[in-house]
Amino acid sequence: MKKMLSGIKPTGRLTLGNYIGAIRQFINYQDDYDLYIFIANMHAITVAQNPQELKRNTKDLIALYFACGLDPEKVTVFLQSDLPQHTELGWIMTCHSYMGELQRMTQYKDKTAKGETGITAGLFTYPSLMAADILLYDADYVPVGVDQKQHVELARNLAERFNNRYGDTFVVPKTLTPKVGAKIMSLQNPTKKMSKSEDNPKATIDLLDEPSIARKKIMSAVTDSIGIIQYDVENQPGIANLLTILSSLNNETIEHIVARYQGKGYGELKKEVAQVVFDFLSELQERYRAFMASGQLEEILRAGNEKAGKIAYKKTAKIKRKLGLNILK
Ligand code: ATP
Ligand code: LTN
Repeated sequence: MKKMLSGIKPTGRLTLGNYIGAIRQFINYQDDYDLYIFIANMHAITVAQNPQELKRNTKDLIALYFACGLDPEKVTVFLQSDLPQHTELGWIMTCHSYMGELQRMTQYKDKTAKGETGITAGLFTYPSLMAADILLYDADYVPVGVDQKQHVELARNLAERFNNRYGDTFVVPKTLTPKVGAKIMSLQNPTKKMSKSEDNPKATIDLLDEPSIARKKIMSAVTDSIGIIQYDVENQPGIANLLTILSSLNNETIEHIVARYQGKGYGELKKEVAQVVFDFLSELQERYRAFMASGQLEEILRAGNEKAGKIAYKKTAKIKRKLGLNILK
């Protein structure tokens, strides 16, 4: 069975973008791949976090993985900070990454271009840690939203560089992005990605939003004055975003939806999207509450940490041998 790995940072409440771009892929692949999903909390601390909130977000993220449909029998779920091999290989990867390479990473570039202050060295080197996360497990595939593609590319380059220098060590991973929904946009500024660390609550649908509030957010989503329902990202990004959300949650092609809406207005489309989101969140939150109440979280995490930890330990020992870092037999 081919291996697949992905992670999400517990930096806030998960959004519909995280679900459609990433988690939905995990669920679809869990039957056919040896799937490893982790909570990237060492990535979360690249920006300042409140410790209590970080803990709560971590637990919520685990519960939401299962509420969204991950099956604990099929998937290995683990916590990055519980496995020190991630940061250990992260350092090794940092030492094999070039400054120029990291300077080209959009997240860092965007923040510096905006003149943000307080950018940590961790935020600069975090793509090297992400490469370590992936390469530790010899993942063949990495399902992510489109914004993460560049980081997986770096992991591929580092794997090849390492293999060339020290002999075959790592599998070179491939990115998997969904055909529809690889980038869900902000409801208030549809040319910008919907993001969980966004300040304006009206711009994102949080998976734990009160469903009636989520309904209102969809109803007040920014659209345009063209008045025709068609999929035109360039000129009608708001409508394109609503069509993408509906298509993803309903498993209906965008063409089919557009055909259904011939001659109809934006209000009707919004109403349907709002209802679909309302129903989706209501069911999801019921499963979330049931999972939280079941007390399974610790047990599942312990088992996941143990399984992933064994792989990570063995792989790190091999890498250290290759680098000449261990001398004891
Ligand atoms: P932050 O705002 O803290 O950077 P984020 O919302 O961008 O967080 P991440 O933890 O960076 O979320 O991403 C988790 C996964 O969800 C990644 O695979 C990412 O590509 C995907 N993802 C995030 N936002 C979107 C979006 N708007 N549309 C599609 N996929 C998304
Ligand atoms: N950087 C990613 C989260 C992440 C990840 C990974 C995703 C960390 N390590 C390994 C896939 C594989 C993010 O910000 N979404």
